[in-house]
Amino acid sequence: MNGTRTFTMIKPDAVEGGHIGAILESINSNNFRIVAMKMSALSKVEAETFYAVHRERPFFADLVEYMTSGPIVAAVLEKDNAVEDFRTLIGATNPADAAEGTIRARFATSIAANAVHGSDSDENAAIEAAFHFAGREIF
Ligand code: IDP
Ligand code: MG
Repeated sequence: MNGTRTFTMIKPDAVEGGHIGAILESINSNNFRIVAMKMSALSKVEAETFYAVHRERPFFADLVEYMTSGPIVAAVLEKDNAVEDFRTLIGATNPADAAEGTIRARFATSIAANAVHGSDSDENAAIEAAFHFAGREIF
């Protein structure tokens, strides 16, 4: 059975662009329940650790610079089939390929500054949630 929780970040471009409210509205109206949430800023080491799987990719340094360029909003979301359904709601990595109405189609400005993160597996959702939140911050 698929898990019921995923992890998301509203990325610096979307925070800077004033889209926190609209993105949370989309999350809520698509039947995800917010069970943890906070605004924070990633240090360089934290961003490198969070995205360690991409360490060898050519865009890694730019990704770390971008993700440390301003505050983010981190959240844990609950819904049946959360990981897959949230990836559907956010759309493709490149907003040019993201389906109409998806969060990335609406708010991303480029393949790098693509508005939101969504976990890619139940295992990574648990790891990513634990990276950002203490147990007592998740409800
Ligand atoms: P995802 O966020 O859709 O899961 P990943 O392949 O896991 O996409 O990449 C992580 C993040 O790295 C993306 O969300 C985006 O911010 C950035 N990224 C991915 N591919 C590129 C690229 O080709 N150029 C620049 N940045 C990229
Ligand atoms: Mg990914």
